[in-house]
Amino acid sequence: MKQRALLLVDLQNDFCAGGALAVYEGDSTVDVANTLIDWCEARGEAVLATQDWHPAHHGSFASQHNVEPFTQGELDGLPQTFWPDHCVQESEGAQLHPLLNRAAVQATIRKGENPAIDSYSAFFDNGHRQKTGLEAWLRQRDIVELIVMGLATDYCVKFTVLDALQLGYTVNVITDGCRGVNVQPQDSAQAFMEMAAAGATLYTLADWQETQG
Ligand code: VGL
Ligand code: ZN
Repeated sequence: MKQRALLLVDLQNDFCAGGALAVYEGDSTVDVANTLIDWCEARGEAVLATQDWHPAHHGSFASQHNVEPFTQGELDGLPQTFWPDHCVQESEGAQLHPLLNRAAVQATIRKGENPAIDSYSAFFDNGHRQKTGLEAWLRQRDIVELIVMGLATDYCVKFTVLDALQLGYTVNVITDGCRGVNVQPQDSAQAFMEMAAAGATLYTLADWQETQG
């Protein structure tokens, strides 16, 4: 039978208050995640989480190029925003948020491990050269529909959603479960429009609860 899963994107300490790449109100997404986890568990739907998981000298780090964080450059032939060092493997900052109901997470997909290329999407690296294990995990369980939320709206959520749509998944985005980096102030709003234009359906948590049996 066709199944649905909740995909929690990068709900990690480094994207929350006090973290290396803190996103405005990032922590506020954790309550939304826990509510959706309960909702999915009650219906027997799978819960997955992703983790940005970089080696200490990852090529997306501004520190590796002697440039200021949030400047633009190139990595492996692709345009790249250079970031503060963040989500370094095994560090506190890379852990899932302590208030997230982590016991309910059935699988964790790690990405960004190759130092030569960044990986925003939970499915592929930014060059679509290598796959994570996410698609195989979903296929094995007949999962064809995703509920997606997390951090950051304008990077990992957006590229995960666009790849999922391209792969043929039905995608529902819970907007109040997302917060963005907003290097430019409208980036998150733009990202939601791109996701919707590509075929995602956007819901607030309240809309979702009201409209889905
Ligand atoms: C992310 C920037 C760099 C994200 C990860 O999770 O959206 N953004 N690495
Ligand atoms: Zn990263």
